[in-house]
This record gives sequence, C-alpha cells and structure tokens, in this order.
Amino acid sequence: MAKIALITGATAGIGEACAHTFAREGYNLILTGRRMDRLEQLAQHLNDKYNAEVAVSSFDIRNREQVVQHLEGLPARWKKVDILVNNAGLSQGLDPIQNGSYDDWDTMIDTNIKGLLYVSRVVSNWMITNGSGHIINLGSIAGKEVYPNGNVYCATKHAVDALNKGMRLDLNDKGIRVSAIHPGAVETEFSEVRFKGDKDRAKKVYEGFEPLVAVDVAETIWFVASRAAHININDLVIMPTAQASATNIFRKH
Ligand code: NDP
Ligand code: 8X3
Repeated sequence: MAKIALITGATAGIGEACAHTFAREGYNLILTGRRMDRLEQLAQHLNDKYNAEVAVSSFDIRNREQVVQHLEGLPARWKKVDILVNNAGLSQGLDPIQNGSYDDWDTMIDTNIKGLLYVSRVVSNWMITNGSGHIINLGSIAGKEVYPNGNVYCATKHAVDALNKGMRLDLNDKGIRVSAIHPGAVETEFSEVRFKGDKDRAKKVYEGFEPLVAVDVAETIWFVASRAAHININDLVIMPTAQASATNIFRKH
C-alpha cells in the first residue's frame, strides 16, 4: 500500500512543491489549505500525472474546531499518515514593534504556532496508534536569528524551533521522527502575503540575487523524509548561496 503524506498549506509555494515531490515518489496525499479551488486542481493534476490518490481538506488552520473536525472526519484509511509536513504559515507586515498591527500579530501567532499545534496534536496521535511516523516542521532562518522589524514573525518561528525540539522529546519513545527545515529567502507568495498584495514591494525582496525556489526546499524535505528509518535529521538550515545570514544577502545590483 502506498505511503501517505499530509501537507498543510499545499495551495502555494513550498507546500505545493512538496505535493509534487511526494506524489512523484509514489505517496498518496492529504492536502490542506483554505483555497479549495487550488487544492482540487492540484489533486487532479497529481492524479493524472503520478496516479496519486489525493484527499483534499479545506480549512482555516487557525480555527481549532475546523482543524479537528476536518482531520478527524477523514476516513480511517487516510489516518495512516507516514509523513506530516507542517508547512502552512505566513508573515504579515514588517513594522517596528511600537507600530505593529495587533491583527497582524494575532494572524501570525494563530497560524504559525497555534495552527501547527492543532494539526500536530491530531496527527501525532494517529502516528502513535500506527507506531511510526515523521513530522517535518517548516521553521525559518527567522527562527534562528532575529532581524529588524521581523519581531513577531521571528518569534513565531523561534516557537516552531522550540516545538520541533519539544515534539522530538515527547515522541521519542513512540517511533516517531521529528525534523525541522529552516529556509532563508525562497521566492514564493510569501512576500506578497507579507506585504498584503503589494507585488512590486514583494518582487524587490528577491532582486539582485538568486533566491531559493519552492522546489529547492521540497527536494530537501524529501531528502530528510527519505533517510533510512534509524536516521533522523533534527534540524536543517538551507539558504541561497548569496545569503549568509538573515540580514546579509549579497546583491549584484
Ligand atoms: P506561500 O504564501 O507561498 O504559501 C503559504 C501556504 O500556507 C499557502 O498554501 C496557504 O494556503 C497556507 N496558509 C496560510 N495561512 C493559512 C491558514 N490560516 N489556514 C490554512 N492554510 C494557510 O508561502 P511559502 O510557501 O513560502 O511558506 C510556507 C512555509 O515556509 C511557511 O511556514 C513560511 O513561514 C515558511 N518559510 C518561508 C520562507 C520563504 O522565504 N518563502 C522562508 C522560510 C520559511 P491558503 O492561503 O490557501 O490557506
Ligand atoms: C522567511 C524568511 O527571512 O523573510 O521565513 O523571514 S525571512
């Protein structure tokens, strides 16, 4: 029977690229995100191209009841999840702390920390029942360093870093692997979301150097997921060659 990967935030960017990679590798998929039209299109494409069986589940990860209802509502055979990619996440704004938007703060904390926790609570219990599993958390270089005006986003990704370590400790005797990937700059919809649809401002983030693209991160996640069962990659930081730290990017212009 094909293995199953559950990927949150599969409607765009890194999550969507992971869906392609895992389908290519023979996995069946549970894909989540709010934009159902994108989930359905992607599911059809992956079924046509790789013959993957795909279950789609559209919910707002910030809403605890929705998360639990949608996931627990899946048929039993879909609960044999081998890999959970905790990818859904976002940044909102880039403001100094004294001017920060309360709403942006709530959105980031509710999505990146609480949403990740809600999904992990449900799926880790399935994995415990199954006696195995692998949780792969999307952190960030923002979870290793803090940059000016990154305050709350960085705090949420530092929380993911801590949760990654905490989950590994708590699930250590259950046969469940826990890993985190911490990317630097990846050109996805991330900056458009951060700058609330301002495409010109978003584009500037990636000007003058070659950023990572979503597939670079997806292939690295696949590398982490495909190690032999006795190997766990705890923590992996991946950056564009032109980026030396959160704040140091060598731009040619
Ligand atoms: P994208 O904006 O391209 O994709 C984000 C995904 O998260 C979308 O599928 C979106 O789905 C989903 N999502 C966001 N909010 C919610 C919500 N409330 N409920 C359900 N799903 C939600 O960004 P990336 O692919 O770049 O980001 C993926 C992850 O990688 C994030 O955790 C991000 O913090 C992290 N990351 C990104 C980096 C980058 O430079 N791009 C670098 C380091 C880490 P929908 O809108 O349909 O709900
Ligand atoms: C996304 C990378 O540096 O924009 O997590 O925070 S950064």
